[in-house]
Amino acid sequence: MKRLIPLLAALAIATPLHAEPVTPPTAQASAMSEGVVRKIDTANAKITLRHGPLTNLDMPPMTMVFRVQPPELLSGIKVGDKVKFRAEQVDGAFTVTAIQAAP
Ligand SMILES: [Cu+2]
Repeated sequence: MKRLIPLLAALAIATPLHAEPVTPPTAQASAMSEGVVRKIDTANAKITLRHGPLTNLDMPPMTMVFRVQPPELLSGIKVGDKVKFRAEQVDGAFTVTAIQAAP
C-alpha cells in the first residue's frame, strides 16, 4: 500500500490539462482592416477613413485619406458607414483596393 502513493501522485501530475483549441488564422480576416467612412471625394477617387490598425502596412489607428483603386469601389459606400477594407501601398500612395460596408 505504501508503494502506491508515489504512483498515484505521479498520475495526478501527469493528468493533462484540457488543451486550448487551436483556431487557424483566417487569411480573409487578416487581410481586411476595419474603418469608418468620414469623407468621400468621388471626383478625385479619394476616401477619408478613420481606421483601426493596418497590420500589413504596420500603421496604427488614425484618420487619413486614401486613394481608391478602382474608383468604382466608392459606389455603394457612404459617409458614416462602418467598413472593412484592404489598404495597400501602390506607387507610394496608400490605396484602398477593396472595401465593403460592414454589418
Ligand atoms: Cu493611416
